[in-house]
Amino acid sequence: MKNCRTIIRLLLRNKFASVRCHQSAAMSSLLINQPKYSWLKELGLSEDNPGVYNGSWGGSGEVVTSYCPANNEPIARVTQATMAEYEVTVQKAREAWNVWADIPAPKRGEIVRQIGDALRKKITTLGSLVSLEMGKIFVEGVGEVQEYVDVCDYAVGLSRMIGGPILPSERPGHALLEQWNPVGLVGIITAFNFPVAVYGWNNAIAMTCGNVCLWKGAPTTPLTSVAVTKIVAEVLEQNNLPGAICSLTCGGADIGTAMAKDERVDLLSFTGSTHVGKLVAMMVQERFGRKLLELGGNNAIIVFEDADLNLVVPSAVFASVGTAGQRCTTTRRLMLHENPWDPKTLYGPLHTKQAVEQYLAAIEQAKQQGEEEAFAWNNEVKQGLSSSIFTKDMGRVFRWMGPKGSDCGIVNVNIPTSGAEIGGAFGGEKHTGGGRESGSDSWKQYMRRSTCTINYSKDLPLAQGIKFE
Ligand code: UN1
Repeated sequence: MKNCRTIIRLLLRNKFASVRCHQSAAMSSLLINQPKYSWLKELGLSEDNPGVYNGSWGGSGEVVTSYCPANNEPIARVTQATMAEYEVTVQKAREAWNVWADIPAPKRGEIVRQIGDALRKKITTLGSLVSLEMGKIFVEGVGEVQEYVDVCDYAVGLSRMIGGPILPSERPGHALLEQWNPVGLVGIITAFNFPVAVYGWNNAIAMTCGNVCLWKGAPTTPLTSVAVTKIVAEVLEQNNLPGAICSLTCGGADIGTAMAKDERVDLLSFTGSTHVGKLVAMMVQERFGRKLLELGGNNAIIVFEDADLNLVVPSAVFASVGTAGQRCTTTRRLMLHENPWDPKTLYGPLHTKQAVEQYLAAIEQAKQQGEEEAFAWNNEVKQGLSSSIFTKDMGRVFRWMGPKGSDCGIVNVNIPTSGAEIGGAFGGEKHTGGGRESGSDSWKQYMRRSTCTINYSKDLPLAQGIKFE
């Protein structure tokens, strides 16, 4: 392996590697009844919680008990949606769209602003619930509520900026322009590892774009889905808007499959494993629906010989063990570059300046070949979500970002693979699914584009100069 024989790759942990075991908890009392966890009631939760919201709360399907992975104790119960309740909820959501789509975008942004403020007020309790139910540490629980707050702020600004260009028409007396419209009903299926943030990215942007949402969270984090929906529903109801704008149907694969196959779900945003994502994608494609997929990653950090180790060590630790390795962006491969060009090598000086130049050029060539090989290793996996290099070499940075560099959706330098900001588009290529959520121009995925040509003259010139007389 020529110059890169000193690069080693360590396979880190698998995404979604957590194991839950509930047998011993069956007899315990619910945590929500213990004084230590009474704050759960501040989120509107009780022993038994309806898992369907479409303007009013309901649910008469399977009852699931949510367990705390830290102590294996049952927290509270949620009643999931039946297929009949799913049906009613889709209808109510679509009716709600008739109201929501007519509201001007900046006014929709004002509602999203209020949702962001309502989340701010509950950030500590909601973050604690995420920690209790999903198992991530408290600061990370709060951190993902913060992502929802941040994307609400982003969406408020976006609500005054969504627009298309006016293009030059080749015909006199004609205007050519792009108009963006909401797609309609956005189905959002999220995973257990980010039970708030991923819904938030989709919800805030989809709402601002004029869509209504139907959410199915992970079956193991239903209390978080219910608590978030309560916060959002209160804002909608206070503004005399139909609650079904942000509907919820807690459930398992039956509800997920129904959403994937349902022609009334205009866009399906799915976050989860590549395996399930592929099944979902095929069901949505079968009906020529739209999909936005955020699937697994197999993310690498490459540490070059000039890396600042003060940055590398905490980055690698955070990205590998943060959230117990259960982020899509978790580092699973670490490539460490030992330095064979160390200046402390026991060599005497070269005899001429020319020889020194040749020697340096050879080193540069060797470095670049090593670099190419490291980039190739980054890209050799099926997934293409996140990737990081650690280097001070600006040429290498731009090669890493360029056509022969990382093939991932997230391409980092001197920071970990995880912990992306909401302002950028989040998602990845290849088996990661190709979708983009959150910031930048991800909003376009939640809208349909119309190319509008308007003749404001009294003549009818045809395009391409065609005379049809
Ligand atoms: C995920 O793991 O599904 O970049 C989302 C990050 C977080 C989001 C991860 N902002 O690690």
